[in-house]
Amino acid sequence: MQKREEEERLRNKIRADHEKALEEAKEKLRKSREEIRAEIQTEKNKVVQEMKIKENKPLPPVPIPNLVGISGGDPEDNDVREKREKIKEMMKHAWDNYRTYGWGHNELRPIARKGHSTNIFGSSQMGATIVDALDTLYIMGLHAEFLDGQRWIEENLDFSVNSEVSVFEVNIRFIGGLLAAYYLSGEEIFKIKAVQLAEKLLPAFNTPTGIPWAMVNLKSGVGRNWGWASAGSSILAEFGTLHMEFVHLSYLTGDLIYYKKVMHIRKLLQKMDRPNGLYPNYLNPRTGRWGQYHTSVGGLGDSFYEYLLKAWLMSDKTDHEARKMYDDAIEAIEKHLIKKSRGGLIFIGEWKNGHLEKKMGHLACFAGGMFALGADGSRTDKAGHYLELGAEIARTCHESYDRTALKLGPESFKFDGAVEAVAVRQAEKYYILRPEVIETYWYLWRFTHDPRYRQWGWEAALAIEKYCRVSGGFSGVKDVYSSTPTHDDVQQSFFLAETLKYLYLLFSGDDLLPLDHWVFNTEAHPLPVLHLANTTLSGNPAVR
Ligand code: DMJ
Repeated sequence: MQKREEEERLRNKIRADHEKALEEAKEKLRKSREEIRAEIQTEKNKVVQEMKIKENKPLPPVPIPNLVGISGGDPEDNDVREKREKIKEMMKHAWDNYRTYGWGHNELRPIARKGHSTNIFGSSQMGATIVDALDTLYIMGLHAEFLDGQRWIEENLDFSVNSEVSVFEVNIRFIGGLLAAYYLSGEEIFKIKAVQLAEKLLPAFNTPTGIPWAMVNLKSGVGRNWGWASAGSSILAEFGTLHMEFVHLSYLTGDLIYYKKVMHIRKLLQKMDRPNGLYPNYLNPRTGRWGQYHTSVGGLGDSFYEYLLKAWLMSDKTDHEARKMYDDAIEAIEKHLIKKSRGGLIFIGEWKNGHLEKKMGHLACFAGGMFALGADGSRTDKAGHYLELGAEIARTCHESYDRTALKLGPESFKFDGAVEAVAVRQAEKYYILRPEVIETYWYLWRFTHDPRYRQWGWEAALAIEKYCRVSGGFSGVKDVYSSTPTHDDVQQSFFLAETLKYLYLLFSGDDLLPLDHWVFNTEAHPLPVLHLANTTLSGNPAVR
């Protein structure tokens, strides 16, 4: 009896539900298409809003480090002030044209006047130039442009996309850029976006060794390595250039996961044998074994060494382990890779299977600045030696510019017999608006105040202005030895993030972003030194 009543009750409920659904359907049919569309849109907006609230969850408050010198640096000297103004005008030209022709795209084609992208950014329009340029706009006092970029990020920057990106590039340009913008401006949105992106990168670390894949799909989390890398390897300069940003992420979120990921990489590297004390550029993330024995301070290796030094600097010089790894690494590099040419130029070659290739890449020119930056605190008081070495690298790289028709440096140059600091192969004669030589001039300027560095920096700025500037922005050139340049029609995002920022700093006073308070990531995004004495990251998340 009771069962029959229950069945009857259920039947009535189903009937009532059906009737209600029917009524709702009839009601819908009475509505116009537009009304129905508007209703669907309202529902969608509600879901998006709810997701946003979830994603934009407030992060725990942390003591913000002492932010010294985020503006200023006004030169007293008229001539220097004019030069600085000129660099700012170049930034305006690069930005305004990107704003007009490439807005939201990753980069700009200044001649075709349209957006441009490469596979490092994946298939999605992530506004790489906006994110990379923000802090440069900020320190140059271009606040309306900064706000415009901020608005785009608030409204459009979305990492829930089916797109496979380079973990390294996205880390140094996006996470680094967002964190620097956050520290400079104090705007929470940048921190939130940086953390959202970092969460999307974490699946790249799901490998048998914990050495991350080079690429990860932001939606599926599936990772893989570059097809061209030796024996399916990950690249030293890629998995070794995460430390600064990841430590800041742990600091800002109170979540140790980021810190643990990069410390795991460090521990693994410490345990490995190093041929001749050198770190090979390739490491297989499945087997944990080195790939080809190729060591370079240029591409594939460069920023790994830079981040060892900068890990120490950003820890307020307390991360002694990182400093030791840096000292050991550069001692081996100096022994095996750094030589003097017949003409007396000091260069950094590349070590391939026990053989030294006497070739130096434009990318390796950053090392002049790195040696100078690491001089203070080096072993057995070798500070003078490393400052001198930095100055020699700056001189060599300046020669590589000076020996061209355009006074801009080639991608790679040789030291073979009669040929010194000159590119030989056609494919190595291009200049793509890279910053490394100017970066080195700036560090050397800060440490020595030798006027030659400002002079060399100005020569480079004039050459960029003369040969790379076009009406729609700035472009790389295909052959620096040809007096009639052919443009590659790409305005790289690092031109705004790095090249113009280092030039601007070169003609600013030292009180703008002083080096004892700020450490620049490898994409020139300044991050403050963390005074972690009371807030150790090494095991106690409760401290914040
Ligand atoms: C930048 O993206 C970074 O400096 C990176 O470390 C290597 N090179 C490019 C610019 O040349």
